[in-house]
Amino acid sequence: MLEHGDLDRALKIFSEAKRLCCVCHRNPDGDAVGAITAVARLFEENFPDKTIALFCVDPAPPVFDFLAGVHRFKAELNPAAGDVFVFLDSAETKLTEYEEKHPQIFTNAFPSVGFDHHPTNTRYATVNFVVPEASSTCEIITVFADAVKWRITPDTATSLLSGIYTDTGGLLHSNTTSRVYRTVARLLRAGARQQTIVQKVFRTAKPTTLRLWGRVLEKITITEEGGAISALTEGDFRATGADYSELTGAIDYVNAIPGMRFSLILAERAGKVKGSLRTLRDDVDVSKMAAKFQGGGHKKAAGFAVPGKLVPEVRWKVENN
Ligand SMILES: [Mn+2]
Repeated sequence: MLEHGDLDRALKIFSEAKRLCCVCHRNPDGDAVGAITAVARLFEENFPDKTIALFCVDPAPPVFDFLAGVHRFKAELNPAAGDVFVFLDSAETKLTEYEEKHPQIFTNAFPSVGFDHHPTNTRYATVNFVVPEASSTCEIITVFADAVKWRITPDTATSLLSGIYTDTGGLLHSNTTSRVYRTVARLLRAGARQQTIVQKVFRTAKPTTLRLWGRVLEKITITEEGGAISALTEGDFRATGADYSELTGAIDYVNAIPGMRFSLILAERAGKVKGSLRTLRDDVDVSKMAAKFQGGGHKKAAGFAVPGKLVPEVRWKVENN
């Protein structure tokens, strides 16, 4: 999966650094948080004489508080001579949000190494470990650590497994290959705290979130063209006390109804109606549906936002007995 020449070049870059600066993308997800905390710990154990810094413009989501090192994120970046940059899970330089303020960190002025699994990665680092067939950046880092014979401690393994679990939706998405299972087994052997991840990331929900999801499920309607549709007004958010971000994940339940062509959640937010589309079918392309509303996305998951509000439409029919 990783080329020998690249491994040697990366190790040389790391060993010549004065300070190793780990950088992940804005709004970090589980894979970004897992990758940056794992890499930082691997560096600390293998280069005890070097300074290690973690940079991200946003803090890690609170659900990842259990990962060691997660509170060491710094938003303010100050490049200095001798810095080496390690870019994690970031397909493009602009996703770090350091591009405008510090464009020099993406040039030859600072040697850098990239770890990423997005096929759209522009290979902007000096050495790029870009593996689109990998489930996650954390999977690539596990393979890297083993290839260069760095020890994986229980803390590192927990970070790496968090990234693999979140990017595969708990080993449920279609990117869960046999190599993912092998990597997971390897991390469990290293002492990864799998049950902590399951509890904290997958089995934790605030009361406001559950109430909001309750409304989503309650309001599902099935349309004649085979859509499972639910809609939330600003009143639903007010009544449940949930904010917009708590809607994340609810669509998977709407999308679970057998025989549907697509599922859709409409939600009012600040003068706009946002739509989230999913399908389980290979013959339906929801990105085309989203494009009709100037939105976009992938074939099986897409979204859009249009200015306006939701107006309920009730249909009644009288039947003779
Ligand atoms: Mn990822």
